[in-house]
Amino acid sequence: MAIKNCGIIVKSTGGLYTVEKQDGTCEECRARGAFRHSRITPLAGDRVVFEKDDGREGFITEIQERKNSLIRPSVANVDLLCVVVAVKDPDPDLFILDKLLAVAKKNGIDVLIIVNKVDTANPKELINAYNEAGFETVEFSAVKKEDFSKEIKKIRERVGGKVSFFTGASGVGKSSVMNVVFPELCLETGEISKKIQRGKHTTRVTTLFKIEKNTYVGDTPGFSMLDVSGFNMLDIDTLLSCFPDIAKYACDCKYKKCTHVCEDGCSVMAALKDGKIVKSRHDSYVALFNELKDIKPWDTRDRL
Ligand SMILES: Nc1nc2c(ncn2[C@@H]2O[C@H](COP(=O)(O)OP(=O)(O)OP(=O)(O)O)[C@@H](O)[C@H]2O)c(=O)[nH]1
Ligand SMILES: [Mg+2]
Ligand SMILES: [Zn+2]
Repeated sequence: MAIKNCGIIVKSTGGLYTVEKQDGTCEECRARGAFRHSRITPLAGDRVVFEKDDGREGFITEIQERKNSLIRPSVANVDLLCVVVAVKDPDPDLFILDKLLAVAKKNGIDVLIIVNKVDTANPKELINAYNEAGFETVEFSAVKKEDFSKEIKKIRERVGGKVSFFTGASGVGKSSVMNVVFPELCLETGEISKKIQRGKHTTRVTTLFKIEKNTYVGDTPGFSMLDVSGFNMLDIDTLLSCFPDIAKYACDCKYKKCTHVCEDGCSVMAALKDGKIVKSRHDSYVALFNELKDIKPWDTRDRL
């Protein structure tokens, strides 16, 4: 007789899912059931019901309603997204960062920006820009952990009682930061390619780890520019609301159909000129606006 059980997907590889039960033990499951016909694929973070015969592989039969889900990283039910960015090696890609922040905002996901590798370059400009734009930031160095005990405590506190995923470009130090903040983990870390100053995609699989009761942290594979450009989960109608630091100046705009991209007399352009909006944030808004303006509503390709 198959026994019904429930749990959270902590890992997904090639159609095989590791489901952690409430007692902390894990079962390997495959997917089966009605949701397969609705094109929903189980994701790390999903709460699921599964059936299992003794000594056999289990089968996921039900995915509980999601609070949210993302395509990159491919995860569900995210309470907090810890976005890791390096000050150097690799250099920060602000467009990718802003796109991720916009996607998080659209999905109502809380964000913590971890600026890593501060041992290699001064992070002040980056930190100030994102603080000014209203984001919470933490400076960090995974190779100088003795100097960052306050930050370690802060990150641990911030993830407490939540499901958090660490995300960011390959090589920024996601796994290294997690190893320092959660010494109970022992994640594989990689090198940066000397030639192209990029990460080597060391983490290949998204995995959630239980830190304590109700606290899960997930390591995810780093992405490259290519991964992020092909997908769009944003749309032109809500783009502005995904940039609250820009949207707050748009309320005063005298033009009804203003795009706030370049119009003379636009209140956003005036705020930008006065230094009230961070220039790189507006640049990202404009680049995304241009990317999204040609996507038709009936275009059903995956959107990130
Ligand atoms: N100087 C310096 N190097 C760091 C720091 N954090 C990580 N590194 C190095 O950066 C390289 C990449 O680190 P990882 O932790 O593997 O990076 P990742 O973001 O997990 O990369 P992927 O798994 O490929 O997405 C390793 O050689 C680390 O030793 C830091 O704070 N300072
Ligand atoms: Mg990694
Ligand atoms: Zn305007």
